[in-house]
Amino acid sequence: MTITITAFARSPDGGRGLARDMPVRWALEEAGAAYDVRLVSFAAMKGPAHRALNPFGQIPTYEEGDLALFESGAIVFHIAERHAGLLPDEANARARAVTWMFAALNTVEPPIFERDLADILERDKPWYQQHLAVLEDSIRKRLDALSRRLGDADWLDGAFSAGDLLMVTVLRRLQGSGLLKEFPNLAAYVARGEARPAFRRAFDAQLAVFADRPSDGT
Ligand code: GTB
Repeated sequence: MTITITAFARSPDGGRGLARDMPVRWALEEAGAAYDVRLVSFAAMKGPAHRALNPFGQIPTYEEGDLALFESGAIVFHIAERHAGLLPDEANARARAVTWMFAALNTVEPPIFERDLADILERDKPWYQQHLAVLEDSIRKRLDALSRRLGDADWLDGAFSAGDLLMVTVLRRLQGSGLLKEFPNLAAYVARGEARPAFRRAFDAQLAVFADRPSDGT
């Protein structure tokens, strides 16, 4: 059955692979699953056809036959459940890998997301620097704990899993902040993720969209 995902027709990140179609593309590449990409403009995202797939009018979405999914984490989980290579077979190891997926999205990402938001919405406010310092301290607490747990290991719990895929995806949002450099083992962990051939294929595919489409297509 054909898999179709949606992605920005023109990503505001300029093709740096920070939009959330990236983890979905990466998971599909790791799984060796063929997929089509339907590019959507901001206007189309808010229209009824797209909202039928994602009520919040966002990318990414995932369609496969009768199944339509939204939420990048749920989509990655769906792909990992149905293809080898992203979740261990052994039940407890599998549960731990799923735990890391949730940890990436629910524990590590929130302060990173808040920082991104402040960067967009509060740059011209008098309290921006003070708020930024508070947010960066929250991020450091998470990175410190994650760094201690990872130690010298390549991946969070044995072999590479969907937990690592989402964690690396979340940490990539810190590019340019300087925060990741404070934790060399995490910087190396992200670089390891980015060096995976499946990551490269996914990254190049989303970058090609940006290169091919100089305008939004609205
Ligand atoms: N929780 C949902 C998920 O994980 O799927 C969140 C989906 C989401 O935030 N989608 C964003 C979207 O559709 C794109 S990825 N936004 C349009 C809208 O809401 O109208 C978020 C994103 C956007 C841009 C950058 N960037 O420029 O760096 C990074 C991440």
